[in-house]
Amino acid sequence: MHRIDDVGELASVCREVRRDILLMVYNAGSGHIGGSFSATELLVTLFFNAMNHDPEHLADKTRDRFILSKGHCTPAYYAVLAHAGYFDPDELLNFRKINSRLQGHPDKSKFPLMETTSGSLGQGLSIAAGKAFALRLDNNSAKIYCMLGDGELNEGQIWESLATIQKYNLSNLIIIVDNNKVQLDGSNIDVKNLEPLNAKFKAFNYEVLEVDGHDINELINTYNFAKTLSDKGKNVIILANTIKGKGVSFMENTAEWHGKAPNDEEYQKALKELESE
Ligand SMILES: Cc1ncc(C[n+]2csc(CCOP(=O)(O)OP(=O)(O)O)c2C)c(N)n1
Ligand SMILES: [Mg+2]
Repeated sequence: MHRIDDVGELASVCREVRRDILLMVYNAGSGHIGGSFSATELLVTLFFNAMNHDPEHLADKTRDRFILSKGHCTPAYYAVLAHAGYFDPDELLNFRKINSRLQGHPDKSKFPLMETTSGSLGQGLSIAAGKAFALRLDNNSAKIYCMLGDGELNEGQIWESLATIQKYNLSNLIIIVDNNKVQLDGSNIDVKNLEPLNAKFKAFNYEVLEVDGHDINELINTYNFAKTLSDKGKNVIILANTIKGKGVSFMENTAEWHGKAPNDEEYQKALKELESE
């Protein structure tokens, strides 16, 4: 796997990924843009800089694992996987097409690298906890990264998992929260307010690394620090402050673009904005 350390190069991958996300959802006529745009820098920096993985060596037991618990954000996930070399980026145009393996939510039976199928919010973290436990029983030093949505935190199962991870000190599991403040049908504060999140996680005995989820330099340092803390046996949550719909002005900070496809005019307008970045 070609690891990228240069911030400018990572930013350029992010630009390509955002254009792919837009095209995939436009081409499919459905899909989740808002939470894919908010997670772009988080995923690109994870897969191209922080994580130990290699599409050429999928059987390597020591590779780090990733679970997208907010499974609806496949446009970002698939685009990152394609750019990282797991499949040809041309295949992204099959997104959400009948019989394609690029379904709206990740299907583990179609991709050897996936730890689980996901999309039913709240479940991914429990699965990640089980996998983290299994890795430890095998004396395997690989890390497992699990990405949650902030609206997903409304699921009670998340808080049960957080307590379980703490009880068994599953410090090989690093949790990333895409804190874009918006969910499907409104802002988190209006739907079910969980603030102050940072203090809540701390009260569950987690080390909370709060970060600007669009600042690649900060993300590189945060992932590195998270790994160091994890090696020292600490349970870590990266609380990444992001903007839902980041990159396209009329999609930013709104639930409207949670899961809607752009029409022709909106597509052109959005593309123009992404190309002028
Ligand atoms: C158990 C469950 N309930 C409802 C849904 C429908 N759903 C899909 S995405 C979503 C909102 C998620 O919001 P958030 O976690 O904030 O995601 P993001 O903002 O990153 O897109 C909902 C309610 C689901 N996928 N699973
Ligand atoms: Mg959200």
